[in-house]
Amino acid sequence: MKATAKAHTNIALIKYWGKRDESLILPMNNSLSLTLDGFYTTTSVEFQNDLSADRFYLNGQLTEGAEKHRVTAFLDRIRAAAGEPDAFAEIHSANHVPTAAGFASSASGFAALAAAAAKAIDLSVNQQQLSILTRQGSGSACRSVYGGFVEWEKGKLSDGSDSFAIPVASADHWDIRVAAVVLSSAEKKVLSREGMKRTVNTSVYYPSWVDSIPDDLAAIKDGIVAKDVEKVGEIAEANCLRMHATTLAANPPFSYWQSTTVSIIQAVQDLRAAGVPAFFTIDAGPNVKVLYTPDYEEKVRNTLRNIAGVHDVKVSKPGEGISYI
Ligand code: 2P0
Repeated sequence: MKATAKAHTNIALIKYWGKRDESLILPMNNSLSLTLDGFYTTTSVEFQNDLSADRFYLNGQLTEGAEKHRVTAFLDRIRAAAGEPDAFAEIHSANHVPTAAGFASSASGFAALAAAAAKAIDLSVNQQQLSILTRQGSGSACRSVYGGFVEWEKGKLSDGSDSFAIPVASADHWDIRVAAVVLSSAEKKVLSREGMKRTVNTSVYYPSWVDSIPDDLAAIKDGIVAKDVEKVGEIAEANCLRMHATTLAANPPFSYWQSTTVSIIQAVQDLRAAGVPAFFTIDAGPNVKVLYTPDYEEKVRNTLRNIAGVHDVKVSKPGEGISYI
């Protein structure tokens, strides 16, 4: 009745931005990500007969409040699927995802939790069913079930049974790098859940965002197959800028960027002007991730480290999907 799983976080190259169903976490658009080896969560789940409620320890600390509620609400879905409504668990989760690097730990966190909990409660699921379960914890987490490049199919059905991730190319397909640029200070942001909701409901650019996705997806998948960093990078950058443009056209308008965010964008553009194929992407926060090939490792790292306001640069390679420990 005890199981432990490990899952890596992922960076979206085609962003998930907006839900059509908030409860089941069904997205408005397909998205595509790269799973990263540098950032991960390990979680053990043990169902115990003498427990009358779940106990959730995060990095060794017993949690209460919203943090715990999100985990127990997710386990309620697992209990319901397993037909075990009164099975409660002790959960230990360790995050190796520095929040300062601007990665949400929810992607690796819910992927590891779903895998460990399903195994511990003896719920027989294939990877597609596991991705569907994981999605209901956090949308981006459903992509972390798989390694390498992964697409999340938005699906059409109202019950979410056709909204899951599918692998596009494995982690060993292409030796590419993602540098996470950590800023010295990151102000409190509009939470991604709130940000995407406000954008869907009020941004005059939102319909254009949704319309732009199919062409981006088709082209980036061709670029991934061909290992064409220019093509993949240019599409990822353009898609990222369009996502952030929707926030500027929301009501009230908002932006996740800080001045250092813009400095990093300009440094990446300068690198490209000097012949270095480096490309940026930015999630729902001020931090920047930079995509490049390993032959430019030193040049890219040194350039990013020397930008005023940059605290650290953490480099990842493509990572694997869920594993059991
Ligand atoms: C992504 N983001 O595709 C996009 C890009 C942020 C910007 O997925 O509400 O934590 O749990 O489904 O997955 C962040 O949102 O949101 C996110 P929920 P999640 O990675």
